[in-house]
Amino acid sequence: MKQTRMPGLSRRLTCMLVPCLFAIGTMATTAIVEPSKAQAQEISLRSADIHPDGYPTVEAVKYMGQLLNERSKGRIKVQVMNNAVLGQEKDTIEQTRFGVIDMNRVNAAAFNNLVPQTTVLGLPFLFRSTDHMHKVVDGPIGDEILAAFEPHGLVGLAYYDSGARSFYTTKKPIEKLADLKGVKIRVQQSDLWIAMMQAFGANPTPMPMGEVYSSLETGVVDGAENNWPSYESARHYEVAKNYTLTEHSLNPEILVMAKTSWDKLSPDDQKLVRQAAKDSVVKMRELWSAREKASEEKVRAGGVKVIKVDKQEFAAAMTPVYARFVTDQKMKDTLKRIQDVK
Ligand code: GTR
Repeated sequence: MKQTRMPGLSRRLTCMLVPCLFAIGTMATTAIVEPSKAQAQEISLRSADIHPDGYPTVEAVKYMGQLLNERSKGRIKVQVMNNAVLGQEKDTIEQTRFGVIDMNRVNAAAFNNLVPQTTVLGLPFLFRSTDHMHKVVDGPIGDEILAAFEPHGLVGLAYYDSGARSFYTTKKPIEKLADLKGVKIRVQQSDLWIAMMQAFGANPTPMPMGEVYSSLETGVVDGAENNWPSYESARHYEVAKNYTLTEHSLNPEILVMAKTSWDKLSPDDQKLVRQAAKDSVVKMRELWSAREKASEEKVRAGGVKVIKVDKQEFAAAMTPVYARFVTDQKMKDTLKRIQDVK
């Protein structure tokens, strides 16, 4: 966090003013010193994202920055460093934990190994609909998972939509579960996601998003899985032209802040940041649903073959994933509470 203080100036002014202020009285002290204190601290928050300009997550954090700028009268700014200029997600999470980066927007999967409470959100075929997912993340369960980041050096700020993830392959189209047998599928670097691919019968290859295009192109992997906007925006559809609508997970994106950056903020500024993050969710949801449609149209126009499948068949294969990841009582309770959200 870049804090542009003007200590020299404000302190010098205060020192010069103090003797006469004593003469004028306490009211004057408040009136003169307070504004200079308020102007003294300019805060610039650097926020990481791997996606390009125009991608909903990037635009949502920029919007949060606009809100903060307005509400703090130009004192707090957010600088979105997107296009993976600060690195791939696994690395930027580490940098955020150490306060090198102030904010970070990544998919919940990238946090699974660090913050196990996030795992539940990615469980396959968990959410019945986007509305169900919204109700869960907007309610107490969502708050509890965000609170679980704190012991790991992060402050959970908000959830953003990420749509439904589906498979895409370069050669053989996936038309039924058996078609995934032994197929090399790139996954996010999360134990849950590796286990999920194994349960589908695939051969999981974990790697950062930035390596997926060339891995598809060169045959290092046979396929990957993602939502419409990422499939389109990362141009994976150019090299993997079979998109199978398994819609196996609605795992959301999560916006976090470095705990060290958070602790430097005054309680009032912390409130401003939390509120702006919350308000950006509304914007994000609008941007997301528009982009999902636009991306789908673009890839269909680009010659992608879209395959419908019997989702039940894929869901039925997920029992071992639930058996392995929903083990302790707390996790079982959370899962039950999520399923009970109407
Ligand atoms: C995208 C998500 C990214 C990243 C990527 C991936 O949908 O927005 O944060 O998780 O998927 O598959 O690595």
